[in-house]
Amino acid sequence: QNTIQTVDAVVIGAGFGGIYAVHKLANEQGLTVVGFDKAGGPGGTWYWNRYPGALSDTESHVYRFSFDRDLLQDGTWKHSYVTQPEILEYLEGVVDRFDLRRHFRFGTEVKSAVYLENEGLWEVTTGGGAVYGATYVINAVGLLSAINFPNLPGLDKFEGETIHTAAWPQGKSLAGRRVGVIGTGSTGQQVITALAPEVDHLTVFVRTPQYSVPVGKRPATAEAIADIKADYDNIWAQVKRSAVAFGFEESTVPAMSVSEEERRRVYEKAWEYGGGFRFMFETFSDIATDEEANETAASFIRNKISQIIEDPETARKLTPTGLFARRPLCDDGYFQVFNRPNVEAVAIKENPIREVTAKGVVTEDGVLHELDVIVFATGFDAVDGNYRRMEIVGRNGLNINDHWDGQPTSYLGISTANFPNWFMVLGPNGPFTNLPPSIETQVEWISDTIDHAQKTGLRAIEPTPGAEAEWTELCTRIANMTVFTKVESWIFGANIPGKKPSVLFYLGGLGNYRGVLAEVAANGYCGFELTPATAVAA
Ligand code: FAD
Ligand code: NA7
Repeated sequence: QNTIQTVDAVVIGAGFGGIYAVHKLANEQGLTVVGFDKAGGPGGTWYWNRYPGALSDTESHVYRFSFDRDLLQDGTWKHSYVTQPEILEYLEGVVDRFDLRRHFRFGTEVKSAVYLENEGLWEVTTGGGAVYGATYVINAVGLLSAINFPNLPGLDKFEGETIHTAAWPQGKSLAGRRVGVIGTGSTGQQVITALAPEVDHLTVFVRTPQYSVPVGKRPATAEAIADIKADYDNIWAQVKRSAVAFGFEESTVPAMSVSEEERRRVYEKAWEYGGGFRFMFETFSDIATDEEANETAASFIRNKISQIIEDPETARKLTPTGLFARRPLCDDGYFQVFNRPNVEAVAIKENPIREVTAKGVVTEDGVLHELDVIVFATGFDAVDGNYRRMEIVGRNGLNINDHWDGQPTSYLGISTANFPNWFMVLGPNGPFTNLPPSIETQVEWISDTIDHAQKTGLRAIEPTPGAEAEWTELCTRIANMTVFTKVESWIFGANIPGKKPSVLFYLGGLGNYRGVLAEVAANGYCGFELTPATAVAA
């Protein structure tokens, strides 16, 4: 093992969260900080997800940091949504602007973090065997980052290529190839739409068809960008007091309080404008909480799908049934691509994949779908996935996997009992929103807390088990008030075979969440146990 190097803080991850955490702690608070990412550079999600069509579904002007006015004024964008290369370039630019590269070790995976009670230090070990001692650990390891790669029978016999969308090789083109895509979530829809015109043949394996509305991607004029920049103070203030933080006011009008005609008008307008979160939250106030209201939105979308897809049998395979209750999706012409002669939909719930062979995918009906490439758009082991892939050991030898045996829990989505001075950005039961403003909220709260600990001479800060249990219960109670709990999706960990579905988000909205965080700090960090340095000396 290499010698121990001692620092104030270790930050794991170099996406939005890790970048901002390193900036706060090193540049603003003057702490010694080392950041790690197994990726070869900064960007996190936007470093890894280089698949064709990768696009934010948050509008460009609020899919960025808000903490620095000059950074905001210098920023720009080409369309109402930002593409993966643009976001990556933006994040690389932030890292350079704030001179953060010198703190990061890229291409370096953190394998373990073990709390040494006697020293009051975390021992952090990298894949290369380097060992660091750190007073604080900030995990910004991403909530949609640990890849879900299903092990299909016979996959090892496939003679073609397999690619997961979140590990897409830089610049890889599939033009002219026979491609199969497994997965029709947000990512699947984007990659399918982008690949359809360039590949020879596209076979889409659809397990659960999803509701989706147009994204509404349009060019951003210089005038519109200037107007936004002039109004940024108000825009961010609104984002941070809103629920979903997407930059629009959520509706306060229940769907059934208006006439059918009015509802249709509202949905039609939202469909024309575009945006998944707008469609679910800007139209009516109760689509996410009331089944009858939900059905009005769902049937509107189903009707649109039947109008777009020309072949009725294909339309049937692509039309969702039941509640509109997953993370709301939007697309840039996804349903339209199924009218192309080179695109075919295979419904694998009614006709499951039997096996993969050397030449392609065989379905239960005996058909061999011959393929050169299989693209896995199969998503992520969301939220706690990356934590469980490390060896994380807190007080009394407690492993995070044992602590989270029933379900992953936290206090405030930020910390967990028996893991002192150990913080999470977007940990379990954090806010479910447009994420950069929630990430900023958490990083600011964590760095303020570390500052408080430094100034008041705390050896350790960690939540009490009681506070953690109460937070978990609150998140469960709020989730149960919504329709989201009534369908299976990654929001509840239901997409991973063997993973116990549980509540993984605080669905109370960013405005309320910020209120809770402020109150906890103002009340002497209620729910936390604070151990003074003197306690040990005594
Ligand atoms: P990430 O960007 O995921 O970064 C985490 C980093 O930690 C990764 O680079 C990973 O390599 C690293 N890491 C993890 N474990 C280790 C380890 N043990 N050692 C070293 N490094 C490690 N959110 C929105 O709000 N709006 C959107 O439009 C949107 N679109 C998305 C589209 C896609 C395709 C995906 C996958 C996600 C999208 N998201 C979106 C969610 C997105 O993940 C967040 O917005 C945001 O980028 C998360 O930043 P982060 O820093 O928390 O994590
Ligand atoms: P998602 O939303 O989890 O979608 C994954 C898709 O892959 C979905 O259609 C799954 O079907 C399908 N899937 C997963 N495993 C399998 C197997 N074993 N066989 C067949 N099909 C499978 O991930 P995304 O990457 O699209 O999006 C995640 C978030 O990242 C998104 O909300 C954005 O915020 C970015 P299922 O629906 O489970 O039947």
